[in-house]
Amino acid sequence: MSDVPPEALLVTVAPTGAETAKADCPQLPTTLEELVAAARECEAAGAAMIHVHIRDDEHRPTLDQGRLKDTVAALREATDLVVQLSTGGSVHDPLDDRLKVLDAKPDSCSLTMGTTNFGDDVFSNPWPFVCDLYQLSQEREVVPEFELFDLGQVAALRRLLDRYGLPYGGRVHCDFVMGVPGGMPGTADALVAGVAALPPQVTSWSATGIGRTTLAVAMTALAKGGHLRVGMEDVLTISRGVPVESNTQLVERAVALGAIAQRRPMTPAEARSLLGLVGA
Ligand code: KMH
Ligand code: ZN
Repeated sequence: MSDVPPEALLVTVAPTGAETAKADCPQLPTTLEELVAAARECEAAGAAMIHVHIRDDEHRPTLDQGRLKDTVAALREATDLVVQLSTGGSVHDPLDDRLKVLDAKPDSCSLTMGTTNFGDDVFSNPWPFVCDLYQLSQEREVVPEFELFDLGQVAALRRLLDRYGLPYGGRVHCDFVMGVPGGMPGTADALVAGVAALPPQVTSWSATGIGRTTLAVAMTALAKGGHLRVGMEDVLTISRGVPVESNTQLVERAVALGAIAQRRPMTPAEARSLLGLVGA
């Protein structure tokens, strides 16, 4: 059992993603310096974990090994945040490159539980790949966060845990990513159904709603006792037609929503305990 009290709220920041172009959103942190600065500010505002996608010198998504390792090192040096690398990458990344993300030795990695239509693209996560990535995370002692884009993926999580056992660290944390065109809608009803279907091994969960679904999902997650993921990977407007200024602004809003629900931001040390990271 984790000794993290129920009022502690895990706020994960997903500052960059792979979908938004720097040219369309200059405030998106795409260089290592910008990412580290955003991470520090978000930690000060109440984030305890960072979900990381990196970019190349032209600000394009990349899974370059050297850059991934440098990014993990720089974030560890500058912050206490739990560092989670995306293994989802962009819809164009080959599955082999996505497996190699674990070579960068992050604390945590995202692990999506199935293939999803993703706008006009396909975010490919065939079952054998999911199983390979999960077993690799167990071997490499990286704590996975199971990303759930659809209700069927909740059932796939149950199947995975029943077949391969618990993750490294013994805790099961998942994240509902809602409102992707092709995935489950970002509605209260869909989140309530998803939470009801979670397998018994799950010890904690968070949720994020893409775009205009962000507030409905965040408020429902708080009402159901869950945790929050926020960030410019998921939403680029703070209200209708008003661009987000920074990731910090989104973390501050999550913390303010949490306060209304009588939750206070979890520290990174508490997040390590919640997630079963050794040495919390
Ligand atoms: N960029 C999306 C195609 C993850 O990070 O694991 C996938 C994604 C999920 O963002
Ligand atoms: Zn991501």
